[in-house]
Amino acid sequence: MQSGRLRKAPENFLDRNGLLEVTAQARDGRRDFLRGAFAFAAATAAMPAARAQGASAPSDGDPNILKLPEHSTGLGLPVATDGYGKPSKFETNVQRRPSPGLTQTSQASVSFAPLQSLFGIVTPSGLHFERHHQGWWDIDPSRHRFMINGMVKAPKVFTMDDLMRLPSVSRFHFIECGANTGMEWGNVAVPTCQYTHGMLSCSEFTGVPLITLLEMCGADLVNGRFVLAEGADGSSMTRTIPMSLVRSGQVLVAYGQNGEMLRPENGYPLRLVVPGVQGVSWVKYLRRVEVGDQPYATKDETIHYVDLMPDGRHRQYSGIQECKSVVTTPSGGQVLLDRGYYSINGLAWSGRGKVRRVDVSTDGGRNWRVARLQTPVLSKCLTRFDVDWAWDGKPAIIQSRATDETGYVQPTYRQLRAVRGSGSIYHNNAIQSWLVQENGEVKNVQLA
Ligand SMILES: Nc1nc2c(c(=O)[nH]1)N[C@H]1C(S)=C(S)[C@@H](COP(=O)(O)O)O[C@H]1N2
Ligand SMILES: [Mo]
Repeated sequence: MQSGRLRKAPENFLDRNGLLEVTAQARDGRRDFLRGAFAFAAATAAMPAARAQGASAPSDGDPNILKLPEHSTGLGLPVATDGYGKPSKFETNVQRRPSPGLTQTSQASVSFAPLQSLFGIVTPSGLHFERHHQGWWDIDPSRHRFMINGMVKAPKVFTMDDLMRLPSVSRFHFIECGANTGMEWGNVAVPTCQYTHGMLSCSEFTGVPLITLLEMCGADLVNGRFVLAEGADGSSMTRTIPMSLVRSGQVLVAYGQNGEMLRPENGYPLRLVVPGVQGVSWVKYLRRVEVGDQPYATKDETIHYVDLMPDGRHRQYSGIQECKSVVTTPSGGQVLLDRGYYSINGLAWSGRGKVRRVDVSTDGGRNWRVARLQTPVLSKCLTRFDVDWAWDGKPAIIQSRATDETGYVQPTYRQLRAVRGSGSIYHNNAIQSWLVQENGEVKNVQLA
């Protein structure tokens, strides 16, 4: 069977103005935003790579094979031309991006990871999504201090050297902002999976289990049922973490990310890693942990990060990121150029443990097929899944539905709204639908 070709999502070829236009059209509910995007790209002639890919070889042989290119005959560049390597110049459009018009300032804002362009489960550090409440800093590690106080026998201050001398652990975990997919509570709001699901990333984190440090300070682990974590930036980010999670050994005081030090945007030189819990609790620029006997009810857990329920009350401390998944190929903004074979694939995750199973539908949820889970399948980590599909050129609605090891099944929008209403910002883990139209354009849709 013929293998289908795919045109990439608009982020891969549009410039800033083009993206502004596409996103504005999506917000206005104009369903022609994709056509607009491609018209824009054609007008600015920004798609030579896509054209070249699509061109079939002439009958007298492919010049890409027959004519030896310079790189096969000449001398390449020397070692260490670049002391810290960069991606290929052909990949420069793969970037984390802010959603145009989403926030009023660019310091209290968010950039979304380009999920539609990534493979496997690890997010390259330079593409990790960012969420800052008051801008980011590149803090001098020699002057950074980390204090433990509260219900402890001996309060202590650690330098980075103190922390990095201790035995460390390295673990792969996802981090998802509680507000991920939050724009979609009411209806379709953004065109591509970078913006619907891109407040999500996954890294190997290295650090010291917080429990080790608490024990060094003689913390009261019986009456001290909570800890408060505090950041050193101007946002005064403070969050309550239950001691049960800390005692499990999973909460890390981390300095490493994907084999090197944390990136400044992600909390250099020190951040809390709280596996399975929403991003806001992963306090960056971590400077203090206090042990206490009750939740601290800080601004970021009473005014923000609460869920407005249909009865008008707010749900608090709903920190765990429930089981969720998204198909990244095909996804919004991409175009299927041929009928034939496609590998549907995407990401699944759960804040409660491992993903047990992912089902994929191509007919809007009437029929489901079990997807392959690619290895490794790790706890509180992204899992890559895929399923084979032959597109017959007819409209198709692609969905994925994840189940975690507790047996919890990712809900439909109808099921989620029955419990949560649609007044929330946070914790939207509904099944995502992508409509493949007859002309091959893939659109973000929600089924009634
Ligand atoms: N000190 C500090 N920590 C913080 C924040 C912040 O603004 N300041 N933002 C929080 C939020 S809301 C999220 S989603 C994550 C985002 O982490 P990232 O920027 O590394 O993706 O960091 C959390 N920790
Ligand atoms: Mo967040």
